[in-house]
Amino acid sequence: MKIIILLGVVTAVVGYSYDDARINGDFVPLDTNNDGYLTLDEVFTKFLADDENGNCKVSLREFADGLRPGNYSQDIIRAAYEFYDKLDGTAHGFLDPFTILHLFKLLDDDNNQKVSLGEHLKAVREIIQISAHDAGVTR
Ligand SMILES: [Ca+2]
Ligand SMILES: [Ca+2]
Ligand SMILES: [Ca+2]
Repeated sequence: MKIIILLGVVTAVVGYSYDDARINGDFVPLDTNNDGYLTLDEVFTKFLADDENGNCKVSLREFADGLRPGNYSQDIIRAAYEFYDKLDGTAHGFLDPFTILHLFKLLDDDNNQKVSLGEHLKAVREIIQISAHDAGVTR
């Protein structure tokens, strides 16, 4: 698995339940032209929308504001943010356009420059598992 190799971490999530319907629900607003695939442009559009103060960086608060309210716990949101922040190997304390490039590569499992619903679901499940593990969520 790409993410595991990338981070060199072993996930041991004990019975943490995530909700596929929620993850799929997150995909739909990202797919702005409704063709069932996310392109880099579409993911980048989300980044620009999240960047409320327009400084080309997405802070933890901006990131949290961009998620649908009540979808994920604060701990998971923070852990996911830190996970994204470290995708290029360094924690900067913010997400920038390079983060989006790394994230897109991570999501696009078969490397065809499009992220399908299945690829998104698989990758986000893994990210949530890793984030839940990092946040110490064990329920
Ligand atoms: Ca699309
Ligand atoms: Ca910002
Ligand atoms: Ca793909």
